[in-house]
Amino acid sequence: MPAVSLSDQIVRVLREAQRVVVLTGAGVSAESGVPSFRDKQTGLWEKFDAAELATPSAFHRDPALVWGWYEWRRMLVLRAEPNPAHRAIAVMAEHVPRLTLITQNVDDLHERAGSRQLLHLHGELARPYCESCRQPYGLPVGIPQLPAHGTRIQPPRCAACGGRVRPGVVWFGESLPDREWLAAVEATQHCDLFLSVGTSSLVQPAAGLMHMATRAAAVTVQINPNPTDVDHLFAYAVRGRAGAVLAALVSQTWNLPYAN
Ligand code: BV8
Ligand code: ZN
Repeated sequence: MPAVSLSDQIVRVLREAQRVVVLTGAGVSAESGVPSFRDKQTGLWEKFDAAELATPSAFHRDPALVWGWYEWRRMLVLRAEPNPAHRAIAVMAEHVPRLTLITQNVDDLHERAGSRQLLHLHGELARPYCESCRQPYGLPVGIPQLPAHGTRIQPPRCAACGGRVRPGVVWFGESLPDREWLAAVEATQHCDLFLSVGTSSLVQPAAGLMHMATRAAAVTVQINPNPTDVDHLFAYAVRGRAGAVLAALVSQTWNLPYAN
């Protein structure tokens, strides 16, 4: 039997749920070895604060440093594998009438675990584009071979206009993509179960979704091994790691093998 025994109430709510929203943050990819924003940076990056590097001004001040950081992160993601949390969410989507997956993560681990539709609120590492004409840039196939601690790399140039290519993510101070944000709000305002997994709930406007779910009278569940500032706002604040908790939840709700 799984080590995690969830309250029967959460299992019952999931079994009866019609419209589920799952919001994921960096903690879901943490078990794949992809460092979160809270993790201390390593190597070249240890003297930088991630939130400082993830800004338009950092890119304009030192494009090679920021492009090198994103290429290093893209290499880590390409070397990583989806974990039981990603897989449990993909299985959940097959069993509930309607599941909307909203992620703050910029990796493709949900897609590689089999999640079909998802909303990337903060963009994607795999989709850089030209900062002048916004033409998507085709990244070379394969895993960049970078020194362990990362390095400066000049960003490529756009084939269409010669403009500078930038990472395909939403930086601090930049607006979220309209389509994804509006779809996330719409789904959250009409859900009956809101699962927030692996997020510190510190980054806006994504952190506001749980308040919308509460106002929509949804059952709200947070899954995080550490306390967050909003533990008390959730109907259930489950203290645990995403992989074990989600694997147990799916197993106990639909009597499936416990896959963690
Ligand atoms: C916006 C892409 C408005 C880049 C990211 C001043 C000026 C401008 C804006 C602001 C400002 N002050 C505040 C703001 C708003 C700002 C913001 O929220 N700042 C915060 C820091 C206060 N937000 C923005 O700027 C947003 N845009 O507001 O635009 C606007 C409107 C009109 C016109 C112009 C502007 C844009 C925010 C998006 C930023 N980009 N990512 C990149 O990745 O490089 S956010 C980035 O942070 C990642 O997406 C990451 O997901 C996120 C951090 O949040 P988490 O996902 O929660 O990750 P974190 O590391 O924090 O926590 C991990 C959690 O996992 C922890 O709780 C841990 O306990 C848990 N965990 C660990 N292991 C596990 C686990 N959980 C489960 N299982 C485990 N095993
Ligand atoms: Zn261009």
